[in-house]
Amino acid sequence: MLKIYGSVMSRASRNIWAAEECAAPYELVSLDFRKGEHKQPAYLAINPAGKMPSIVDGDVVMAESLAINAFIAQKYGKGKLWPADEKGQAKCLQWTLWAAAELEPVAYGRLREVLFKKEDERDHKLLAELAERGKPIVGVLDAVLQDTPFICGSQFTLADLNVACVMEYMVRSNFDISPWPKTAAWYKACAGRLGNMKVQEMRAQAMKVAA
Ligand SMILES: N[C@@H](CCC(=O)N[C@@H](CS)C(=O)NCC(=O)O)C(=O)O
Repeated sequence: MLKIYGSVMSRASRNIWAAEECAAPYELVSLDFRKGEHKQPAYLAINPAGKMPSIVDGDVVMAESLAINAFIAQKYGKGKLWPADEKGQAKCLQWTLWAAAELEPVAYGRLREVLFKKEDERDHKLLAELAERGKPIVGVLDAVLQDTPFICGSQFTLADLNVACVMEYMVRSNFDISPWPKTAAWYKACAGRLGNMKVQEMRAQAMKVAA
C-alpha cells in the first residue's frame, strides 16, 4: 500500500492529488510542521533530508514530490495519468522536469514572500522581478496549449498535474495568468478536477483543526 508522508499543507498535497487521480489506495501519514515531526528520527530514517513529502510503497522509498508523482502515475495510472504511448510518456517526463527546474524557482520564490510574510514585510521588488521572470516561462506553456486543451493532447496526464501543482504557487502568489487565456483555461480545468478538489477539502479541514 502506498504511504504518503507529509502535511496536506505541504508538497505532499501533490502526491495526494496524483493518488486520487489514479484511484490508488493510499494512506496519508500526517506530519505536523509546527511540532517538527519531519525532523524526528522516525521520519529521518525515511528521508534523511527531513523534507516533506516522501513515500513508501513496498520496497520503494522515495522523495521529491514531482518524481513521486511520476512513480504513482506509472504504477497506478497506466493509460491515464501515465500515457500509453512513448511520445506521451516522454512529454510527461519533460514537463515534470520543466515544472521543477523552470517554473518552481520563480513560483516558490513568490509564494514564500506571500505566504510567510505580512503585506508590509514582503520584498515587493523581488516579487516584481520574479513576475517578470515568470512571464516568458508561462509563455512556453501557453504556446503548447494553443492547439490542445492539455499538454499531451486531449487527455489530462501527469504533465498537466505536475505543472498545475507548481502553477498553483503562481496563482496563490497573485501572479495574474489571465493575459494567457489558454493557460488560464487549462489551469481552471486542472484545478477543478475531483482529485484536486479532494486536496482542497483536506486542506480546509486541516486549517479548521489548526485554528
Ligand atoms: N523539491 C522538494 C522540496 C521539498 C520541500 O522543501 N518540502 C518542504 C515542505 S513543502 C519542507 O519539507 N520544508 C521543511 C524543511 O525544509 O525543513 C519536493 O518537491 O519534494
